[in-house]
Amino acid sequence: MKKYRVAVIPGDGIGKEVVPEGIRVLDAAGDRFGFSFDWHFFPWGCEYYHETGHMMPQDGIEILSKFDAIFLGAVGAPSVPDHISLWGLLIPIRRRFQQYVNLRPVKLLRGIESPLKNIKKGDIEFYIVRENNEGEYSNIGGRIYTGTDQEMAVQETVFTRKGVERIIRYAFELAKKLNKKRVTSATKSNGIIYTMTYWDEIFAEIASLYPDIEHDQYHIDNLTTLFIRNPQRFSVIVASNLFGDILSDLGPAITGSLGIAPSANLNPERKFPSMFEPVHGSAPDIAGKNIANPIGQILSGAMMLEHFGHIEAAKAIEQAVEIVISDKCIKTPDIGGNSSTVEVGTAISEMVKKQ
Ligand code: GGG
Repeated sequence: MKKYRVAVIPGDGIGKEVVPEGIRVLDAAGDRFGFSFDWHFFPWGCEYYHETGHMMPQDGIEILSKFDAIFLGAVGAPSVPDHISLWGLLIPIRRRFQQYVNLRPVKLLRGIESPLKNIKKGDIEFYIVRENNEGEYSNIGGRIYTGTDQEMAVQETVFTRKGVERIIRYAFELAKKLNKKRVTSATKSNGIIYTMTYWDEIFAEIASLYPDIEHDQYHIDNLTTLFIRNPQRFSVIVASNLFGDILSDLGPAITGSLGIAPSANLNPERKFPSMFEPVHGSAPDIAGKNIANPIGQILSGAMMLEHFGHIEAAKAIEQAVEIVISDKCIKTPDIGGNSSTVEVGTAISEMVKKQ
């Protein structure tokens, strides 16, 4: 029986509550489909930072490199500045393991109501392909004349040909694989005249290699309004690091809750482990109350199974989620229920076993 060695980083806040539910469901899928997991837990995150001065140990990347995948909850706490927690844990993992694709599916599930009018299941189903290694998230820059009236801060955006080409190519390959008809690019080249025009140029070059797939592009401001007015039109959206981050919060919002959104940080070449985490953060306002929605974490686990090649098992988890929230009406408060995190996770794992 195949056994996967997975590094688990529950992280902070609700990460600690939703990760056990993800594991519960993945173990159930393993029992049913004939594989298992060797889970290794790492207590890294903001508490670890308070104890050691680091979000993870100095050899954290080396430790993680030995695993088949990383299953992460959430990162961030009010007691640690967000740029310290993000750049101390998530970003180094994404970059050192060349997880340059952040794949974030957006789907309206059966049993959840969209806040948009006249939208039903099937109307919203698209993929955001977020560039995950460069772009606006850069550590090139600095401050000068600190504390004087000339004080200034500069931050450079980095778009490399290699980085932009590979993410756009991934988006077109995904569209081809999933039989999706169109790839949409998020840009802002009217205002950001060097990096974004470069992005547009490369998008046009790669698009010309896929004549059977339609392509279009929108400035990010217009694109966000289209998410609200006409979300049905999207299939695959490719976006820079920052634009992808913003769109992938708005996407789940129009499908009912950020709590249900999964993501995969992929190293497509499989030279390094990939990392699976919900889109949501640590949500300190609801942490410790056993009301966080575990579905984003659970569906991130399904994406991990897909990555391992267990397509049927991944589908079984997706189906179990819809049956539990729709037919059984077992759901957390963010999507209109009154069940707890543990109740939802338990019901989904039972459903995976018995379907
Ligand atoms: N579960 C992911 C998480 O904790 N995200 C926190 C966050 O701020 N992420 C920013 C990003 O994805 O770049």
